[in-house]
Amino acid sequence: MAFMKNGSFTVLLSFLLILCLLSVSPAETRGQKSMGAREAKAEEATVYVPMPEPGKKVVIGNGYYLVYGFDKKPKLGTVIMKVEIFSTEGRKDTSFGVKANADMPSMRGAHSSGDRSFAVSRRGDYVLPISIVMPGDWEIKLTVTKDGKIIYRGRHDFNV
Ligand SMILES: [Cu+2]
Repeated sequence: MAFMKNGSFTVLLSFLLILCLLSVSPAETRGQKSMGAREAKAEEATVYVPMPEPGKKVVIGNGYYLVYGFDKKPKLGTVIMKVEIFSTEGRKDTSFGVKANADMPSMRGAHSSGDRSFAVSRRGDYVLPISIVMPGDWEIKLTVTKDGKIIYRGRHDFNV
């Protein structure tokens, strides 16, 4: 009798332990999911103007324009994105902050690069390597800042 009581006590303990584990982990998962969804929603709400094709002038305001392009037609692997910013007089300007976030809209977040800053090359180009890890539709969201303030948001959609 004592043994049986002991046995059922062990079963009860195990049951409680499992209940504990079950109730903790889904709550955590739910918390992470809703936070991710909220961030994704905020990201979706931000407007990025579709940019003209690579090589074309993109007016970014304040009397400036940019021209962007890639070291090769984007394909699987790493492509280097290049952005040049000019004043209306055609002078190159490297005093801007330029960031890009590459992602696949159909599976948002799965391969998102996050907002990454371009480096400024010796020639005064803003350059950033971008990893294309899957064939399909891609987007690059570009953000340009001046003195820490966002002055332009543009997007480039393309297919690999
Ligand atoms: Cu993908």
